[in-house]
Amino acid sequence: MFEKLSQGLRKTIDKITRFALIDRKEVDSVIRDIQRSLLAADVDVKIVFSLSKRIREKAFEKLPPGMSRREYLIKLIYDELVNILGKEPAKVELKPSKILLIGLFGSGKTTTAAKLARFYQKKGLRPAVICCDTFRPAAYEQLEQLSKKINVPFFGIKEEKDGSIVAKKGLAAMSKYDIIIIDSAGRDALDDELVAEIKKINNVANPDEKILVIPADIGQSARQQAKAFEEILDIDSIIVTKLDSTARAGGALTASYETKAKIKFITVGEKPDDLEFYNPKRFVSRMLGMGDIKSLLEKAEEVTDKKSAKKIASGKFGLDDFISQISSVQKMGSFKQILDKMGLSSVKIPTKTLAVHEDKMKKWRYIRDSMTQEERADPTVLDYSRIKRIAKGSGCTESDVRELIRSYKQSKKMIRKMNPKRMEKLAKRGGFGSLLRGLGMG
Ligand SMILES: Nc1nc2c(ncn2[C@@H]2O[C@H](COP(=O)(O)OP(=O)(O)OP(=O)(O)O)[C@@H](O)[C@H]2O)c(=O)[nH]1
Ligand SMILES: [Mg+2]
Repeated sequence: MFEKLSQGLRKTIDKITRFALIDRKEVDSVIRDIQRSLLAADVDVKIVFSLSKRIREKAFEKLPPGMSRREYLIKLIYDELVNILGKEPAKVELKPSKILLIGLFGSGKTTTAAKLARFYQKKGLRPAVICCDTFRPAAYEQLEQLSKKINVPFFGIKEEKDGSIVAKKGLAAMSKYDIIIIDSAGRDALDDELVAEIKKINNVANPDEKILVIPADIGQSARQQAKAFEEILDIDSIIVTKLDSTARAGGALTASYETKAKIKFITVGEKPDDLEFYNPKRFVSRMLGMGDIKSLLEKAEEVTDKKSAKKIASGKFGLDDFISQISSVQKMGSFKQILDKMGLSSVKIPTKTLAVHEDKMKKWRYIRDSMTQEERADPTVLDYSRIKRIAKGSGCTESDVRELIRSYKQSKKMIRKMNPKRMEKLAKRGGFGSLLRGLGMG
């Protein structure tokens, strides 16, 4: 249902994990990708541009400790998506309350009344529904049937023309139930007649919550609608329906971008159980294909910087850690941490010195990918025939493979020998450069 948007965004995240280094050019290309995905999902161009601007501004901010530029960028995209898709989730309180559903014609109010009743029923509360739609013929029968299906009490007065009278009598009749859900009539537009009618029902029913129901298939105009309903009828929250039947989900899900009212539920089908609590963070994680941001970051990095930095500092590290630590200049953050730990915070290393040529890094990654788990953890097991196999598998030469192994071994040897005091001396004497050259970084 959000497949297209999801696929587009996942591709972008994938791309970030594959960049050899992350600079302005890469960030711009990532922003262009995201813009394309969001616009295709019918997100308002203004929202898309403000998101782009924020990503561009923040992309090169100082890195939080233990985070690489790559992780930071993914986290930034995640945060900004959450930001436009609703920030914090709405609160669902499981206590007795009266809920009034309002919205335009065919937005999904009546079916949502039944779905909501089902939701609270599953939570162990006793819901009941009242049909205050005295405008559309057969509104009564529709809700009556739906409520029968889920075994929830129904109240309506067939010949009554005033919805507020139905509300009053219905509330009295249903007073022993925990959650009273009131369905109301729609109109083609938020006109004076609809406003007057809702206000009248509202005055009589005095609901705890007024929920606007908007169908996702109206795309970005959902936002104007939400704003208008909030201004005129002071809605408390929003339910977006029909998310299963549109590729323009982004438009409706950004409906609460500038409203106080938050999207509380979404509906994803016609059956009573097709209603879900809406949590922007979980939604974005799901869309990006990750359980949560933590696993997202782990996937992006394979080995988290912190872990590999620690391993490196202790001299016990495999090839993965080695490549992860020097894979880009952006990784300076974590390399710096090692230095800090050694009391060498004052040492300034020219950024250029740490940059391994991009092409070489690419080769090294191909080589690593052609190795087995065992070989990566301990490259000393690599003998002639294994080197030959890896060279063939990675499309590199045997001497490329040997060079990587050599750099790895040298770095390991040197880091093992590192002694904070000695390192400081070395650095002062300008020996740091030679150390780095030894690591294949010079
Ligand atoms: N596929 C799909 N269809 C839905 C969803 N929600 C509602 N519908 C359908 O949308 C149509 C309109 O839904 P209703 O609940 O009758 O809408 P309403 O707002 O009560 O309409 P009026 O009473 O005429 O104003 C029905 O055919 C529903 O089955 C959904 O999440 N997915
Ligand atoms: Mg209806």
